[in-house]
Amino acid sequence: MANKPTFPEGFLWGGATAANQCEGAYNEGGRGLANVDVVPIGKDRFPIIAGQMKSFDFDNEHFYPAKGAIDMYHTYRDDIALFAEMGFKTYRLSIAWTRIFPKGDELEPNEEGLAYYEDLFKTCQKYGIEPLVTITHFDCPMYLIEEYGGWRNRKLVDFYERLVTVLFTRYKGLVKYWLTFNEINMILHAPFMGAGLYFEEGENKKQAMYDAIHHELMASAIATRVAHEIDPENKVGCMLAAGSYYPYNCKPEDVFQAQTDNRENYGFIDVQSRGEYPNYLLKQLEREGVVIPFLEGDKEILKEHTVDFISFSYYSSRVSTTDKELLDTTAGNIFASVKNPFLAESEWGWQIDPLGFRITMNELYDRYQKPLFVVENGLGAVDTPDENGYVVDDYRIEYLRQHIDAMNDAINLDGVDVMGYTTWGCIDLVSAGTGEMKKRYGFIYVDRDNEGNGTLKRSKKKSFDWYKKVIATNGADT
Ligand code: P53
Repeated sequence: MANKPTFPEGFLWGGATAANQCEGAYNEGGRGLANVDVVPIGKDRFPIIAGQMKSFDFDNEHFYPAKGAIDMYHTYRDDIALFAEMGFKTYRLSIAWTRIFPKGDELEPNEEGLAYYEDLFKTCQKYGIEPLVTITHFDCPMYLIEEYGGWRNRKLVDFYERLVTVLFTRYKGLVKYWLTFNEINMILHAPFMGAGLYFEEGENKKQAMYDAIHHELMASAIATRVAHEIDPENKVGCMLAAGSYYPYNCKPEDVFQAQTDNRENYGFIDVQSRGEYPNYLLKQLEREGVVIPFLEGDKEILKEHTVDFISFSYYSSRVSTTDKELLDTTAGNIFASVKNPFLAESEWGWQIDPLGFRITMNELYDRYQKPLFVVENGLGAVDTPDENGYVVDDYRIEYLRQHIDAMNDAINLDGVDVMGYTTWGCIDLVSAGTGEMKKRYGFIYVDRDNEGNGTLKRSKKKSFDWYKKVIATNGADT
């Protein structure tokens, strides 16, 4: 195939992970317990939590994959060396809040946690890899959940400000790119993961969710202010679980439903990027009797401290219709949607739509006119290694090739401004949705299974050399 045009000079190619899905070492280095530690693999992953929240204890009936994960807490130097070998320009990772503030409300940070990430960033620096740091990737200290009720409590905004002030101060000169909350819209779909939220019997869930949402949005704006104050070089982004909704058919009801569903996601970014709650959301909440817990000065803070760029994950497009009961829904995805009959799907039922990636990028850029950063994309699949740990993952290469080519079109044909691209789970890690190891995204295979067996040995898959070539040709040769 003829080469495509190259990506812009300085395009940030790389890969992405999240602390709780790769680090393990959940009780080392003074680390406290977080919501992400207590969710087991399997059918009880999310429901079990509701009743146990107040006095959580690990039990013997369940396997908790985040406790050990892929042990990257101990292997990061070797793993980052492999990323460097692929030519990564950036590495997206997240900070575990509980390594820095084990309970969350302490006045002084835990030096061991700070030193850990400092060495990690210096390792990146050694290879010329720019870290892209997610401040919270679904994690919230359990203590803040038990004592304060998670993000529904305004005090979390202050604790978060304390956290980010420590991070921006300590890592000044080492980290320039920051994301405040991973997939901030996840809170509507998985509130425990998104905001450490659980609900009391009879509680108005929607009100609790919007309390938490407003507090996260305030925390995000305050973090943006502090980041810019401490170092004007800092660039702060929001992060959306993206994927445009299509109308199932062209009847106006379906088109309107798609617009409504898209707005459910855009509502968050409208606040973070434009600096105010959009009218459609204000009207909706008014109708539903939900009150946004504004304090004096909040509106000004939101208006003044908007994000520098828009980051997002993209795995699939979605479909909207008013005839839901008539249609199949997609399986295994927190964002369950109506099945699109024109698309193939992954082994986990996630539909595959590279053109939808280009459509999504165009919609985001049209709406916000700020640089985009694709911080997650990839295929979760079952890999079968040979005796040397080598995996011929042509299916993954094919998925990524189609998506990178679609991004190339968005940039070079449509003029969308994109800063970089990090594939999800560049090294195999624990799945957020299911807790499985079997659902792999990496260029690097990790010998560990769903039950926690395996040597943890790393080996390169076929896609490792393929991605290396993509980066070396700046996206022209996929
Ligand atoms: P897993 C659902 C839908 C879209 C994005 O997901 C999602 C999820 C959560 O399952 O989350 C992001 O591991 C998230 C990552 C996660 C990745 O997608 O379920 O930011 O933490 O691992 C892939 O296959």
